[in-house]
Amino acid sequence: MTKTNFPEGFLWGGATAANQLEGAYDVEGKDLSTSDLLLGGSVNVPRKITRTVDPEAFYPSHDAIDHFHRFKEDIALFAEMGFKVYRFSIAWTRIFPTGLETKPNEAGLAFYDQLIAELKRHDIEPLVTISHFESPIGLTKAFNAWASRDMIAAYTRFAETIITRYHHDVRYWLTFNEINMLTRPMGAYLAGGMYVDDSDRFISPDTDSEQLRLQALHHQFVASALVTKFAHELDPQLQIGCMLAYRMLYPYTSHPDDIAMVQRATEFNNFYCGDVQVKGHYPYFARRYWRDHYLHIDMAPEDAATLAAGTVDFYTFSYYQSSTMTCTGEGEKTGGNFFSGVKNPYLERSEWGWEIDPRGLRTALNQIYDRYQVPLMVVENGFGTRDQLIEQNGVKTVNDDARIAYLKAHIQAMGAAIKDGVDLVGYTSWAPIDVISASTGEMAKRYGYIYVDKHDDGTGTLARYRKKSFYWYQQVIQHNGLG
Ligand code: BGP
Repeated sequence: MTKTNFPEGFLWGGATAANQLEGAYDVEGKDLSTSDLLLGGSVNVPRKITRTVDPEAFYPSHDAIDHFHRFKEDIALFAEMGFKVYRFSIAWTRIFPTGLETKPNEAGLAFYDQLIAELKRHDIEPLVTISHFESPIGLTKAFNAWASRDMIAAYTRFAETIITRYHHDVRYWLTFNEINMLTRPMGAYLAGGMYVDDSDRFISPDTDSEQLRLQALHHQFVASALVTKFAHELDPQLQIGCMLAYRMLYPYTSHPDDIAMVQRATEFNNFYCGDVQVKGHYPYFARRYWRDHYLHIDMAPEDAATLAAGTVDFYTFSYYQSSTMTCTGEGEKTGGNFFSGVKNPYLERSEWGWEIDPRGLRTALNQIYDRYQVPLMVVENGFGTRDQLIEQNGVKTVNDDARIAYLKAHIQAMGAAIKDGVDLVGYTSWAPIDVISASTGEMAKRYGYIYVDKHDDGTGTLARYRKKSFYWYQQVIQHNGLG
């Protein structure tokens, strides 16, 4: 076998989120989560928030790809690829349906008992995201979710229940998915479960929501630290991680103001959260930021000690693209659902405007490791495309060469970062099986190694088919990476 840069025992696998694949949104006591009230959109049409279920409307998360009933088949396919780890999230509303109950829903816990047992049967290490872009709508209605400090108690009740239940089988936990999404207008409802006004806007206006979002973020920091401390005390074997959408930023010009702009944005979008969760305190520039933006963050007297006592063991992040910014007025503006800026003339873009930049992943890994010196995992990375199901030698498949090229280049970049000296311990690409998109709610934006026959109009047999990338990734894992 050719030697690769990846260490022995490197955790290869894939990542998903409950609301994007499970479906079965109203079974066995489950109540509505924020994601169950989000309509589908498209690359040009943002998703909309509804306040109650509209019987005429189509909600992508309600059925999704029905993983709830097909998890055994799906996990068997992950095992066939050789997965060492599988990252998934637990739907809060299966465990505490409205979030306000004091006792958990046993049927919900039993579902994840089975799912985890199935992973263990295949020797796949579970990596659980406690909260992935959803929370009970009951808590949004009760006190606007993360806008309120009351959310901390609801979250810790949920998190402590699942950690206590599963800790013998689940060693790796992430407290929040892409926690720094709350530094962006996209995050208010998606990551904070909050209504910012009376409109049905999914992407809130920055100015209206920043006070709310950063206050919510503070509540999440405290909640995350409390749960991290709880887990360490319960079982010292447990490894608790943070998870950020790492924003790799470039200046469009060499104008010193562009350099400063990128530095500020890098600090705010990445280090503001990373420092609190890894170092246990806000970075020095936070105070200046709050002052300049007329923000006041309410903190309880004990919060500083809580944050210091609940630092994470490892740092994880998603990386799909880089972005380029300028204050010179030069460059061509770009769209894109999560991050926007100006087009980087040196990079190609996906159909959704996401710039493809594997070299940026190596830079990001070095930036992060330089700052934090804790083990890192890339827990999301992948290429969303419109896939064409074809028949080849009597077998249905997809020739997803563009996906393979994207993943290959990013895996090589990780190998180079490891050679640089970065302590990278795992990689879970997004998503091993086609799921609905978080930003647009589409099924058409596919990431999987496994094609799912499901379409945006709700039709499809839900049959699963191995794409060309399925066999390619199987080889990557077998050889422990690329040489
Ligand atoms: C991340 C989310 C995921 C996932 C991914 C891809 O930000 O954590 O939930 O969906 O992005 O994004 P999208 O689905 O919008 O293409």
